[in-house]
Amino acid sequence: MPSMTPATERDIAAAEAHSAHNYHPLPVVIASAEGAWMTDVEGRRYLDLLAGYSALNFGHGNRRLIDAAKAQLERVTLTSRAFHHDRFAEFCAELAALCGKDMVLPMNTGAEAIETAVKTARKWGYRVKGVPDGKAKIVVADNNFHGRTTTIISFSTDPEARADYGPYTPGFEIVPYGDLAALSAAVDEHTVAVLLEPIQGEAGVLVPPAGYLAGVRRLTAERNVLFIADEIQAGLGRTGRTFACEHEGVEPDVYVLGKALGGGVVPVSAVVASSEVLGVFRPGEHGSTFGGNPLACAVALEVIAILRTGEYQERAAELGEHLHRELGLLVGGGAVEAVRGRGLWAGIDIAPAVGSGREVSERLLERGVLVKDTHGATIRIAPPLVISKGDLDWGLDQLRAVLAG
Ligand code: IF1
Repeated sequence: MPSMTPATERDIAAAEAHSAHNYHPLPVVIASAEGAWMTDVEGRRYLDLLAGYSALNFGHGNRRLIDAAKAQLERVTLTSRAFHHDRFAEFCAELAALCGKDMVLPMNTGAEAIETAVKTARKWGYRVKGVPDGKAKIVVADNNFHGRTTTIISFSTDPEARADYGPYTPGFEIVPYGDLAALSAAVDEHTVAVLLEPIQGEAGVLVPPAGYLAGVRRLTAERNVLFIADEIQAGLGRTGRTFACEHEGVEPDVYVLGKALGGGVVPVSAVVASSEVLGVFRPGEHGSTFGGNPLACAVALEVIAILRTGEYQERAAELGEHLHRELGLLVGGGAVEAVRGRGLWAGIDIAPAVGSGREVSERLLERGVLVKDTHGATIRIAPPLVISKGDLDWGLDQLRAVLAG
């Protein structure tokens, strides 16, 4: 266990006493952050190699995003959708254009946007495709992570995420990720959608076999089934492109976006599709108190403007190539069993002899680097895309030192 000062220990004990134990955070208490760096309550600095699970793609305290938020805070923050507000139309138009679509349905969290996509696909299935009432089926992949609502965990294969929360929502079929033949066999006349992460995050940054996403696109188009891409974590610059689907030249029918869309400032999520698909909703049939609020729209508009420059996608591609070259050198040396990923996003499987993913994370914490483990033996690296090459190299030095024991 990393050494802690009494102040840090007190903070952590207080949090443990009064918050549900649904997380096991690393023993560090953050007080401030800037760019790719965070500072704890003792004044110690840490390189952030998690970036709030990719919500902070544009860095902590990004000047453009903070200024956009501050300006909007002084004007109007919430109207509800009972009234129009003057940032809404622009946000929807700009986001639709970024996706090459023409309609947006804004929500707040990723899970809400996935729920919205599920409802969209079912309604589209009944109203447009002509599936008999109550029969709609959505095909998903094993080891998926799409959020934590009761419906979403109903189609999870992770016992930790799913156990004890039944009865479960029916209407989903699970197939192995990356297996086109299995997907093809699962799609039938009642299938309304295939829902996939273009790269699976929680599963350990799993990149599907080459040609898989393009195959899914072909198959869903042929069978009149919606292809829903969960780009909540993979999208908005992380992999070196605006969308991870772009690596295979694929345009899904439905984009689900979240995390970085709010720039790590406010929760902003959305479903983006054509008006043939999202046009199925009529007033009163779906909604959210906070979805599409003025503050969210103002921040997201700035995020979209930042993405429009292409600067961060380019950084993620260039630095990502460097990151994967360096990590590739670690494989086969005894300490690292495999490395996966794309752009500034990597999953590293640690050899059992070195220690668990949690132990490696704790040793990195002692050296001033913050990462998060997953599934026991894997650590994830996903720095803010603003990270400098020098800082990234320093982080890699710390990783090499930890792996060397
Ligand atoms: C937790 C993981 C990351 C997501 C994708 C939807 C959502 C997520 C592809 C839901 C959320 C999170 C949530 C966080 C841990 C985290 C995570 F390890 F579980 F997979 F990022 F790596 N689709 N991912 O990754 O979005 O409702 O949370 O806004 O739940 O502990 P949300």
